[in-house]
Amino acid sequence: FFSLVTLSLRLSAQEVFNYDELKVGNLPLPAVLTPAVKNAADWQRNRRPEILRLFTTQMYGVFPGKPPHMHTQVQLVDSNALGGKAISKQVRLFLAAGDQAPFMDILLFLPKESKKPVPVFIGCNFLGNHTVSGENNILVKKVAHPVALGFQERRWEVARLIENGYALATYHYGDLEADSTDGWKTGIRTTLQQELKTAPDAWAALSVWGWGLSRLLDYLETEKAVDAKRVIATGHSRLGKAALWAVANDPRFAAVISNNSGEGGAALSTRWYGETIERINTRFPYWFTDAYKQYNKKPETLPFDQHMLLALIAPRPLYVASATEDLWTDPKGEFLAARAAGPVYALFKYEGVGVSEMPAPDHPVGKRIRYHVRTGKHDILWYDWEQYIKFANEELP
Ligand code: GTR
Repeated sequence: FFSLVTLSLRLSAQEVFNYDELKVGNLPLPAVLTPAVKNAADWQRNRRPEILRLFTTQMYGVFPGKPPHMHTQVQLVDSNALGGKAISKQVRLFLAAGDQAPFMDILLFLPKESKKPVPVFIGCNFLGNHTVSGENNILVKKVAHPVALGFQERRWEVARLIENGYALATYHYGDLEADSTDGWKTGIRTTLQQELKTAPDAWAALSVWGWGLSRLLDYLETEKAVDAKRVIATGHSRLGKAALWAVANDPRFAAVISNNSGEGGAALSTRWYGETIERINTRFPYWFTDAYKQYNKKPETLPFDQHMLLALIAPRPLYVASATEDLWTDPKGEFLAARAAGPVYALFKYEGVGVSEMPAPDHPVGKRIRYHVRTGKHDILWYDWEQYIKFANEELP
């Protein structure tokens, strides 16, 4: 049905955004598997590191390890959260020694009833921890956005996750780097450069935000109520891009869910449809390293595409979700990338999306790689979460 959309949006003389499937072009996808890769061991040993290196050097930059002097300070525990169904914990995670060190504030909700450690969905939030839940004891930071408590509650559905036996943990991505051109100057790329032995321009904002998810996972490994072997990274839009990159780098993550991540996330970049490499690099130059700018005008020279990022998740469960009205993210490009990661999952005897054509709206397809295109806009709704819960129940029993 996307081919029915035959609109090309002309925004300026130089920049034309295409929404016509007939004009997308037919660039061949770079091969995720080479003839030398005969089995899963060859993939893990040779091809996977090669591809990870491409994304590191050409696009997202480095993904540093754990800083040596991390420490935590519990700020508030409520053992009667969400009307008595949950325990909420607010923990400050300092990323270097001392109480003046850069930090990220973690908000964790745990189901109260569970007798054994629970799986947990984690993700960065856009507007501050206090927007994830309307509970009135969530700490609001001075620097936080002036938006109401629980402002984005419906995007998180904490109570329903808890009812389904899942914990939820989140941090505000702005804790690590403000989402603006100059954000790196006051963010951890600058303040932690000695600690991490990493120059500010060796990585970029998406990698920073994804790296925060790994630090959140470090914390969860110390949390007895959580099953740290079942930590599912999620993210919407730019934060979905960050989640994919984090899980590609950090093997401790059990699974990843990309919600409308689009260009630079789950969507193929070499398709001329919706957002383009040039556009994203121009609007958000600090999301990617400088190396990525070389492809602005020549996407056909890219030695990789985003299906290869998805393949780096294998053999772990991967969910890619699009939305019908979210054409900017190129839903079909997301489906095709998910499909093209399939051969790598097959090396591990796992089934991918299982179909060759894009499914109808609201009809999830696939198994270990799952895909749906929800009716509606660029957003994350209960429909999406319902599918993610079902997926996690099935693939991470
Ligand atoms: C848009 C951007 C997308 C996506 C989105 C979002 O402006 O072009 O790549 O990241 O923002 O994060 O909501």
